[in-house]
Amino acid sequence: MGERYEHWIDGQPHPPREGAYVEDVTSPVTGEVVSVIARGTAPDVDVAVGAAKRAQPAWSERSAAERGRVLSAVADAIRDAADEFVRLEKEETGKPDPRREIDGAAEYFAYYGSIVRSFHGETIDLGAGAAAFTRPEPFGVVGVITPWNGPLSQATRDVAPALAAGNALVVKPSEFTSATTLLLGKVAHEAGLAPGLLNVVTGLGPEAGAALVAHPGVGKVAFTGSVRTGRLVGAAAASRTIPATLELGGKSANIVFADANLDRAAEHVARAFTSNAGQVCSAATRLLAEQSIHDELVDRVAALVSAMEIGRQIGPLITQEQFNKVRDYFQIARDEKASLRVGGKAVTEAPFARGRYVLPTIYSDVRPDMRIAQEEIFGPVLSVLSFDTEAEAIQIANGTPYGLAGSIWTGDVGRALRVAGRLKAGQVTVNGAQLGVEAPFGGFKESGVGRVKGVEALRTYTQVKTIGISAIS
Ligand code: TXE
Repeated sequence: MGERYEHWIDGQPHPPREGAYVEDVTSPVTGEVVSVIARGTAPDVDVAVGAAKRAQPAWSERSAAERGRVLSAVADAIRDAADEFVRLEKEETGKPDPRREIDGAAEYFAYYGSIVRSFHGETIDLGAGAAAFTRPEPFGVVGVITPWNGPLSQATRDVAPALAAGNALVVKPSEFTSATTLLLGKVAHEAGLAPGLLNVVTGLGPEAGAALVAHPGVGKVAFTGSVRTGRLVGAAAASRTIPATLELGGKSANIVFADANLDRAAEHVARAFTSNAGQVCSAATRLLAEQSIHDELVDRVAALVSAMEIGRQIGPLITQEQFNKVRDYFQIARDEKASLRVGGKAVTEAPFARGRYVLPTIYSDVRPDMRIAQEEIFGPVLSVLSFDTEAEAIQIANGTPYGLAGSIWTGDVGRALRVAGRLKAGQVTVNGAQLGVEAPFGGFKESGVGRVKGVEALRTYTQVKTIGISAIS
């Protein structure tokens, strides 16, 4: 039957105004119903925005240090409740082990709780007898819409900096994965966050999500999800002249040159497209291999992913729709005559037959213009392309509508810097550098607008006010 959830508004559970529920949130592992969530509509959004509006002024008038202390307490509370977050996230997403993501969610609160007190404006010289300074001020109420692939971490990535900056929030989580965001509302409240500062309205995108973006009380929106929906959200925000941060899809590339450490590169490539079953916006789902090491590298990556255990290292796809979408791409790859190296089918053996699992899949002989080289599949599917020169590698890497991330593997620092500078992507790593919450993240081109993470996120959630003062009264 599944657990039943209400909205979380003004520090308490809140039944949906129109009385409807989304009844068919099913487990990606068993196919059985796991959650029944309140189906939010405009009246629920209105109540939530009202609560946020009432709570926000007092919050933004507290000092940055005081807000930071509350955020640090929330970080501790998330860690204390980690087992429950893990249980719920596992249940709804089917992820084999989401603990690191839950730790990461706490880390966002800890990080923004500590840096916000050092986030200042600047002074502007007006000569003797006058002065001017800037203040980063909050927008008021921020609306956040999140997807299902990293439910808690994607919510906290926006919630923590937005709160730190003095905003109040209404979050609309994905209809497939609402439980951990609702628990976040409760846990944060119990840790000392005042009622109304973090509200969660659940439900469907075109109903609850669209109502949130359209609400006149919302001063800024942050959206993570598909390009198609991102465009709708961006257009709705623009029509109200409010800013929208859009974190959308990707088709990121691992570019491996012949002078790279192939052991490390192969391991990284294998993990990068299979982690969370490829349902990661920044997943490197293209491998660009220099011709001379192409065959050896593909063999190594194929061996690594073939040894991965379904259910332990490879989780399921979130919904039947995603499952169908990925299987459609298997057919597209056949039609395009790419060479299937491993995988290319769903897992039909027990105990996975009832779940939505596909084998990690590698295609080689992929040309840049093929659909499997251009489109976001959002499953554990790698398209391998080969190149002869640095210029060709850059051209192929930049040759999709996306520009989220990219990785370069080479022993030549000069080349690493040259290629990193020319990639049209928001986040580039060399030789597998690990980036944490401090590193800004976001898209070039159709991968999005604005940046999350790092100090950049505090800028994203504030607007600059300039105050000039004359000493002559
Ligand atoms: O995303 P949607 P979907 C990509 C990935 C995937 C595809 C479709 O390629 O296969 O998108 O996924 C809410 N107004 N990514 O359909 O629709 C919705 O309720 C306001 C990449 O699940 O974008 C959910 O909360 N909100 C990605 C959120 O938008 C609306 C993560 C995302 O759903 C709305 C997920 C509307 N009209 C999918 N319609 C990433 N960047 O990580 C829907 N929503």
